Amino acid sequence: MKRALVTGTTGQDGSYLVELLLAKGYEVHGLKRRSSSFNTGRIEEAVRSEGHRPDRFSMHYADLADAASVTNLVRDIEPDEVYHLGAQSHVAVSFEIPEYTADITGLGTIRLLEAIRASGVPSRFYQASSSEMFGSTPPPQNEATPFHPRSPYGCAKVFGYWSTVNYREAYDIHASNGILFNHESGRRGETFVTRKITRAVARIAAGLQSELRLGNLDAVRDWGYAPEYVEAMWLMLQQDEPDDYVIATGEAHTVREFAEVAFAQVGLNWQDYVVEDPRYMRPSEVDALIGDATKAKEKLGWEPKVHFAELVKRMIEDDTTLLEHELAGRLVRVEL
Ligand code: NAP
Ligand code: F7E
Repeated sequence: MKRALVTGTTGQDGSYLVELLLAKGYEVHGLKRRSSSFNTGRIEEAVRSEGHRPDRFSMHYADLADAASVTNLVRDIEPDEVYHLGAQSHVAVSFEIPEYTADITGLGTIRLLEAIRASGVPSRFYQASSSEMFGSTPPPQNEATPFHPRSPYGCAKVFGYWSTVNYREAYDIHASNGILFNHESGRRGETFVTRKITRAVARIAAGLQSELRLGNLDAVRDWGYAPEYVEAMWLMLQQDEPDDYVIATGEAHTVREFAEVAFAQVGLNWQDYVVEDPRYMRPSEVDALIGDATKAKEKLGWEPKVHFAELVKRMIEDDTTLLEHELAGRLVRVEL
């Protein structure tokens, strides 16, 4: 039985990846950090999909700021595969807490790579790199496109990307970068723009909210479906040789279009509810990200199946169902 360690387990991607690895028969170890309230809601949904928590799944307290905690995990678990998804992942927030973002999102990667090196465990390593690294370099972006990050988050991810390449070259670690473009789902954090929109649409349709305040409506993004993107992470670690891959749909849409399609789904006109608010504008913006995932298609056999209209539809359906459960008081949080 293969053993995997996943950081960022409680996040969107971590929860889907745990689900995937458990379905493939892995023993899975996740990391959670101390929080004053439950932060394991998504992972509950993932591991209880069969009605119980499998024996092959464990959660451990650790923090990416605490090198000893991650080193101990790697040493004790001796994972075959390490998926490093933990990060301060919010671009706008990274302008408010740049040093913390550099520490967790940038140095956190080195802490984990050092843990693998120091333990001597031959773990394969996946780094959650990001299209944000391309920043202002014009689309389409692929593995050969130069980086020009436009946020503290983007800068930290560039550090993580090159650290991964360096540990591969210096220490012969099977370390790969997945350069993932935006990917979304009903488990997306509520303050990222897609989820902010779909959640608001569900609430407005139910008469619980009257307006939606957004920032830059002209930004262009390449939005895919998160469960398909974690499949690509797994595929990268099954290759004989480590490498770097862009994962994207190649389709471009503006934030305005996302809002338009989302409101139309419930029979509403977005212009009646969306208010432009300078509070959500960023000091420097990434105007357009559109990925070219040809290499992933050719080498990994990976291709996206869920496209824009279907993605928006699924997210609206998920937020509508979630709201119904919340209103009926059917959501109960338990510790994992
Ligand atoms: P997410 O939902 O924001 O999840 C981030 C995870 O990191 C959470 O589990 C969070 O824990 C954990 N974390 C944050 N600070 C930590 C710390 N100090 N110590 C330990 N864990 C910590 O992110 P996501 O959307 O799943 O993305 C997964 C990874 O891919 C991230 O590295 C992100 O930067 C990267 N990425 C995402 C996208 C995308 O479109 N989603 C695209 C490219 C790259 P809590 O639950 O306790 O907050
Ligand atoms: O913004 C604009 C905003 O926060 C998308 C992270 O997963 O993907 C994500 O980063 C666009 C930006 O995602 C609002 O200015 C307008 O142009 O949903 P977002 P992001 O910044 O692209 C990359 C690939 C990652 O790696 C990151 O971890 O939408 N926008 N109005 C808004 N954005 C937000 N959050 N809120 C608004 O009100």
